[in-house]
Amino acid sequence: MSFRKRFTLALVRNAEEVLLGLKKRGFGEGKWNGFGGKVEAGESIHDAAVRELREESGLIVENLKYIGILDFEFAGDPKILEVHVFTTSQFTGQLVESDEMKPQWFSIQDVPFAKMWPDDEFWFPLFLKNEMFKGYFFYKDQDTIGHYTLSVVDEL
Ligand code: 6OG
Repeated sequence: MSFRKRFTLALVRNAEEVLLGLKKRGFGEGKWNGFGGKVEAGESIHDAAVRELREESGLIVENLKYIGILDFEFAGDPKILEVHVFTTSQFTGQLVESDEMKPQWFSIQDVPFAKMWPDDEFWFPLFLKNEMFKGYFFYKDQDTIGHYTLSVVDEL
C-alpha cells in the first residue's frame, strides 16, 4: 500500500528572473530547486510554504499564489511525495544562504535544467506562462523518469 507525504515548493520570480536554491544536503542534494519542505502536523500547506521559504532563503512573504500539485513516486518506494507548488513576486527581507540552501537568481532564459530534478523541464514552462497544473511523475531511479502525466487545470 502506498502512502502520501505533503511537501511545499515556492518559486519567487519577477518578469525576467526566478529565484532558485542549491540544495546543500539531504534529499535532492546538489540540485537547484525552489524552496520548500515537509508540511508539519497541524500546519496549513500555505503556511508551511511561507515558513519554508523564510527558513531557507530569508525572504518574507505574506501570501503565496497556489499554482500546482505534483505527485512523485520512486520505483520500489511506497511513499508518494505530494508537492504543492506556490509562487509570488512580492517579498521583503534579504536573501541569506542557509545550511540547507544557497539562493541565486537565474534569468528565465537560463534556468539550469541540467542541474535540477528532471521533472522540472516539463512543468517549469507552465509555471513561467502563469498556468496552473497537476502532474504525476514515476521515477525509475533518481535521474530517470519512467512515465508521467501533466495537465493544465483551472483550479486546484
Ligand atoms: P526537504 O526534504 O528539503 O523537502 N521535491 C521536488 N522538487 C522537484 N522539482 N522535483 C522533485 O522530483 C521533487 N521531490 C521533492 C519538495 C524536499 C523539497 O524538494 C521538493 C521540497 O521542496 C522528485 O524537506
